Amino acid sequence: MTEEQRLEEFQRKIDSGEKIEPKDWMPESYRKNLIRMISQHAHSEIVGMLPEGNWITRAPSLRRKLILLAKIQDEAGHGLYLYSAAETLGASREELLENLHTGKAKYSSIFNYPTLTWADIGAIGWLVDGAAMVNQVSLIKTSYGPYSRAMVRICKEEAFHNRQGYEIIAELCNGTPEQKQMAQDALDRWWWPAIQMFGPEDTKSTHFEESMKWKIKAESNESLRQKFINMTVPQAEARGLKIPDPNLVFYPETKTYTYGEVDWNEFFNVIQGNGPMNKQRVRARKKAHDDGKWVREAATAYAKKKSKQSAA
Ligand code: FAQ
Repeated sequence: MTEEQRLEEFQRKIDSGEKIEPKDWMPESYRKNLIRMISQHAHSEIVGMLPEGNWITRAPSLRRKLILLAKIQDEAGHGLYLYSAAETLGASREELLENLHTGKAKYSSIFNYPTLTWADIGAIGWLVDGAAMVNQVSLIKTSYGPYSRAMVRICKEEAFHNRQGYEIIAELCNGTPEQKQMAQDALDRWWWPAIQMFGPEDTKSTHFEESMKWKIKAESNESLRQKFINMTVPQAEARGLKIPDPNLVFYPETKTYTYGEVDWNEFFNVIQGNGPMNKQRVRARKKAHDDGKWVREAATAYAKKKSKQSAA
């Protein structure tokens, strides 16, 4: 087959809804775009453990502590599935982590904000996991088989994460006026960063065209953002919380909210490394990796010895 015929066959497969599997032929830019996106997703999962880990020792009850520990452990598992999915495309784990530690690879903008109070743990579950779930349910339809299958499992766990976050917020809202104010303050600080998580407007989304053509993404950033807003505003209202956007208007005919202008300068500033917590996050991640060197060596020592022996 010529290159052109291969490309046509590839596009036919995508258009007919067939999944692309690791050993199938794929255009180099499909492979590269997927490695970029899956590894950015994997990095987000493990960097996302940091703001939550900050609250393990300060969880207000044993029940809350157990739930938080289980959630953070789930995020590590998500990172593992996603790094493994990226490896099926020929990327090496070491190289991907190196890119995270040197700032060459991005991770989600949302994790560059601090967790100041216990209500922030509720807001992360409710808003951040809520946004991640809207995005990832759509990604189940991605054309790359291993990524799609990882999404099925991850979404089941995200649904639990989302509910436990909303439960924290609901309990605070039913508590003292100070507790309710804590929930409102967390919503005020996390709302706009959660809206930005979906990425820039479609006209500024550099990967938009290619990702839609090859069904790497099933929906655009704007359409997912709108879904999240439509889903979340009524949840805030049910708890007597106010979304910090004076321009939210509900249109009953379309069951859709219009919303105010997103501060894209803030978003681009954060993804360029200048958010409130970027430096601390990368430093903490790199330290954990360096401190874990002996564990990786111990875990692989026997397998390495055996493969040396069989080669001799
Ligand atoms: N943060 O052309 P697009 C979670 C970059 S998981 C940082 O539109 P794309 C679980 C983008 O990389 C959260 N950078 O990009 C959890 C590109 O730059 P590049 C993570 C961003 O890829 C919860 C440039 O802007 N989820 O939270 C962001 O088509 C709680 C132009 O943008 C995923 O990664 C951003 N928010 O669309 C864990 C899902 N947005 O790479 C712990 C998979 C955009 O050319 C606790 N990823 N950029 O240098 C996706 O769906 C997509 O990658 C988007 C961005 C939608 C994030």
